[in-house]
Amino acid sequence: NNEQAAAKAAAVNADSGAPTIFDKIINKEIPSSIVYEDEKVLAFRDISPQAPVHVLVIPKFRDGLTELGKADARHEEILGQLLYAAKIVAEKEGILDGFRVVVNSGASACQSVYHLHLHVLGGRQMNWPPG
Ligand code: IU
Repeated sequence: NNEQAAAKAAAVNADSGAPTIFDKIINKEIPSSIVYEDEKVLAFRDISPQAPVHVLVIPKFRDGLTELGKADARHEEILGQLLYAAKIVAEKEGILDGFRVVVNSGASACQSVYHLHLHVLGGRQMNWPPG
């Protein structure tokens, strides 16, 4: 039934703390289309774009930030850097007139990769509420 299916999907998408494919992207072991990079942050195009611009902004050092819901006080600085990097990405991509930043945290929010990431979306009219 639906409840069982939802429970199964949540289990599949649970945070195990294991390394993710984003480590390979950070280490350039697998290619990605990089939009912005500095010492702490990497921004690259989502492989399955949900808008004309769809960029993921991630910390290069996960440091326990598998999901936003696991953040604690030591992460305050990197969280600010990630949000500012999202603005730099929006500027570079020419969508400063309107863009959306999304963080899915946890299975109920459909998080699928457990390395914190900000989705930067734009280039089309964004609607509300989200699904
Ligand atoms: P989510 O918030 O955890 O659901 O977002 C994960 C995103 O990572 C999702 O939009 C995927 O399309 C994207 N992604 C990617 O860009 N490259 C990959 O190799 C994998 C996922 I796996």
